[in-house]
Amino acid sequence: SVQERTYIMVKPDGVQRSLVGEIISRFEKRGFKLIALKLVHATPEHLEKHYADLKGKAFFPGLIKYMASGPVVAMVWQGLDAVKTGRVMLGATNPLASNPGTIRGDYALAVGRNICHGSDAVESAEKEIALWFPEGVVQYTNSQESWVFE
Ligand code: YYY
Ligand code: MG
Repeated sequence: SVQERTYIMVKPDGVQRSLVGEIISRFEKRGFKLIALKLVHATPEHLEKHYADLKGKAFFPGLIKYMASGPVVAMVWQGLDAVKTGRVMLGATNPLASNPGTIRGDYALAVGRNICHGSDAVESAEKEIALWFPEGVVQYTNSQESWVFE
C-alpha cells in the first residue's frame, strides 16, 4: 500500500563512514516520505530487543557489540511497498551477494559491517517502529505525493 511504513537504520559503520546523507538521499529520491528520524547511541539491551529473533545465533554477541559501538540513524520511510522495496534498495544481507546499485552492493563488503538495516516484513516493521519511536512518527503533507503516485 501507499501508506506502508518501514524501519530503516544506518548502522554505526554507515555513520562513521559518512554514508548517512547518501542513504537518506536514495530513499528521498525514490519517492519515499520521511516520517521519523533520529541519531541514537543505542544500549545493548535495546539492540537485543531489536534483534530478538537472532538470539542464539553464533554471531549475535558480535552483532550487538558492533551495533552498540556508536550512534545509528533511526528512520521511518513511508510509501508504496516500502518494506519490500526498502530491502531491494539495501541489497542482500551479505554484501558480497548484493547487486551493484544497491546500498550494500555499492558500499559494503562484510556481512558483519553491512552499514544498514531494513525491516523484513510489515509486521516486523510495525514492531521496530514502536521500539525505536515510542513517541510516534510525524504527520505532515508532502506536496510531491501527487507526482510520485497515481
Ligand atoms: O535483515 P538483514 O539485516 O539483511 O539480515 P538478518 O538475517 O536479519 O541479520 C541481521 C544482521 O546480522 C545482518 O544485517 C548482519 C548480521 N549477520 C552476521 O553478522 N552474520 C550472519 N551470518 C548473518 C547476519
Ligand atoms: Mg533482518
